Amino acid sequence: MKAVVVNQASNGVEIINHDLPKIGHGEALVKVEYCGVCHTDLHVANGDFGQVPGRILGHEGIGIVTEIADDVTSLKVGDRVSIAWFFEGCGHCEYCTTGRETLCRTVKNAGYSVDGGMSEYAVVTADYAVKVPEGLDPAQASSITCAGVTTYKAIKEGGAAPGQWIAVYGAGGLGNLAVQYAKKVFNAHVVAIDINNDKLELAKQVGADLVVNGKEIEDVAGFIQEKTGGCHSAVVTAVSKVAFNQAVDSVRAGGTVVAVGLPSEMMDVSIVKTVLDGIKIVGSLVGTRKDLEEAFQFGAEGLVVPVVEKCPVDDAPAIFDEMEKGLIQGRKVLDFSL
Ligand code: 8ID
Ligand code: ZN
Repeated sequence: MKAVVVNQASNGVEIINHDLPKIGHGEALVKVEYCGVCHTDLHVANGDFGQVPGRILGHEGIGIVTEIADDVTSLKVGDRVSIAWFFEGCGHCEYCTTGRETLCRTVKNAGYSVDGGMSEYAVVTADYAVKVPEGLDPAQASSITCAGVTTYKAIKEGGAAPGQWIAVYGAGGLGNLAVQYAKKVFNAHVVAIDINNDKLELAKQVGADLVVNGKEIEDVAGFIQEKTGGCHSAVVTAVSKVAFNQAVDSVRAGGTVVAVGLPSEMMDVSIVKTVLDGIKIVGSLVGTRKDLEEAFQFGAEGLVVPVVEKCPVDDAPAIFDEMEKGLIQGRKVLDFSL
């Protein structure tokens, strides 16, 4: 079968012919329909989290179950399911048993520690694959499987309430969905910040009340403070420390900065400001199975409409290059039927 893997030098991707995977206890085989290309796949391919040559990439996979192991009761053949970054937890540690399963210390992550969704067939742990609801387009569902659930969860972590201001730093694959969840699901006011005007145009189209180009305005945080009175929370999806620093300065006293993007850098945090203004800075990692179920449902109801472009699998290397250069609007999704 065709599969997109991390190349042997761990500095990019290649398309190979891979053996068909076999299922074991508790597993299901999925015929992949779509798999979105997330910036995290680029980090993995570049070795930013350690070298994983030969790993099948992808954690925005959607497909149809074609086979289940004898002991599987949670899925049946024909179900449409996700192949997500949160691939499997141990099920019994303090994180798994307290609604924080993505923090499980022995977690498996699709497309990183186990093979992911960028191949014609993929294996999932049946109890961890989330079903796609009726009425949700499968290509759009692929984008919700990581970008959607991650931003939906991050907004929750920021303590969003209706009428509040939320700053979304980075309006790429994650950011445009953050704008939509913030606006349409949480009923918040949204300011989107990016360094590319095409991304800001998209943010406006999907509901941002205010957009700011970080390259055109010198004091981004000051501008946001002036326009909004200070945001109640900020969700940072930008792959740059500059944005993280600006986010801390753009929230009001008592505000929360939710770190989502994964630049390999340190952020500068003023201890005095953090203490005197009671700023909270929290990390947020994808979402639980329940979060994904909820994030899918808002898509099925049409509140959130992922911006996706279907592409042939052979385009994968070119798509990774475009992502590195910041040229993608919304998400490019590998379409295994093309
Ligand atoms: O669970 C998580 N925490 C999680 C889940 C999924 C993805 C984290 N991520 C991480 C990815 O690994 C990546 O580091 O979130 C980051 C964003 O992923 P993405 O949205 O898939 O990437 P993208 O489509 O390339 O969008 C990035 C945007 O950031 C903007 C770019 O212009 C682009 O629109 N940006 C950059 I780069 N620097 C900026 C800056 N200084 C900026 N926007 C504002 N200010
Ligand atoms: Zn992702």
